Amino acid sequence: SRFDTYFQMEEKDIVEYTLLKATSIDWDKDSMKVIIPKEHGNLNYVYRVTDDKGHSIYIKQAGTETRISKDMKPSRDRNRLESEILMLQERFASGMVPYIYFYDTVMCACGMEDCSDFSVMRQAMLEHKIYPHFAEKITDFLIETLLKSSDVVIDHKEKKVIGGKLVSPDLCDITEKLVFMEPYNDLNHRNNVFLPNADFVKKELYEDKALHFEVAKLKFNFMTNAQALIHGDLHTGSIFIKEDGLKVFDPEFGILGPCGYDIGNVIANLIFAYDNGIAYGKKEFTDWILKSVEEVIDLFIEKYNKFYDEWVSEPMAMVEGFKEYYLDGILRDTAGFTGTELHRRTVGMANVTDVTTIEDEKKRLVAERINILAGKEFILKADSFKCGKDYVDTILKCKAL
Ligand code: SR1
Ligand code: MG
Repeated sequence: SRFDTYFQMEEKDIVEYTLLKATSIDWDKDSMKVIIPKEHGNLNYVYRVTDDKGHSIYIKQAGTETRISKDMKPSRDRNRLESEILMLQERFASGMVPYIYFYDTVMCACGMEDCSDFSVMRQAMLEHKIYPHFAEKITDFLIETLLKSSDVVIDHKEKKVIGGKLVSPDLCDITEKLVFMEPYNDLNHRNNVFLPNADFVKKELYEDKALHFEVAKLKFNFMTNAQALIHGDLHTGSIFIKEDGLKVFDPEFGILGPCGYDIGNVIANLIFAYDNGIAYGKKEFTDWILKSVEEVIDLFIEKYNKFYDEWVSEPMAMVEGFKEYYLDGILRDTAGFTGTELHRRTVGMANVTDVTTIEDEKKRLVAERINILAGKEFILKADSFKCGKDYVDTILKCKAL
């Protein structure tokens, strides 16, 4: 067929492609329609296909260039990685990721469960919607996917096979530069710094040597600590959410990496939602965000302890003290990676709309300074963040500065 050689599909190609590939669905050919979702990520192209008999699917294709920058051309194999990781995560955390109908290594595209009855969480945060069960659900996802893929549970050999199959050097390179280097030196001249904060960023991020030393340690931790199969990009734009549940998607940046990277991404992105809520005076919303920050950490710790006792049988992981030692490391990493995510999304190339859509310049300036200063506390004092309240205290302290 004409889909035997890669090309970047357009809206007009999608019905034919869906019929060819999504064969487990009994499509009503004549009523099939293609809809382009309003929200999209920085890298790929997504289409929603429906028919009048209630069938639907998302078709997601990796382009040769990223949407955010034509200069970035990460391998299109990222679509296979994303699909395979979602299939693995479905095994670890059943029902918490979209179902994959098929993936196609020629067109670098996959067919994914239509989740349009959910909202993309970043958009919902911009509308200041409250989800009381968020912390409960996301900590289920974190515990199930991270601990079940870590050596304390999974067979060591199986984990190494996963690591060999599921790695994208190009996407790791993006993270290593965008998260762990450029926010601290703008070496590639592509940071997006809000002009009224330029001097502040220079002093607090570009010139702080003690900070650079700690970020260097975090970078090498990220690159070498193959602790678990992490999502690798667990921000609110990677979460479909509704009143009573959520599904995590878009794990193309997934690697064997430190658990704290995912947890820290969740916390930092809650803080971006907090920034926006503060700027628009949404007290009920910001109270819920602070409560969620606290609960994500505290529930993670509570569920970790329970899960460890039930699931861990690896003899050396059962040595007295190891459970506490392992958790201590995860918590220290969580604080550090919360800090790097706060920084890179505030001053780096890939900003977040929670902050960039704050219209009042003074309020945006304040929001960015909360992120920068709180981020520094999380990185420089990572050892002291032992419970949810420690995070909330720091956010409130930095807001008051
Ligand atoms: C070039 S891609 C920029 C960012 O978008 C993705 O979602 C990742 O977070 C990446 O760092
Ligand atoms: Mg993404």
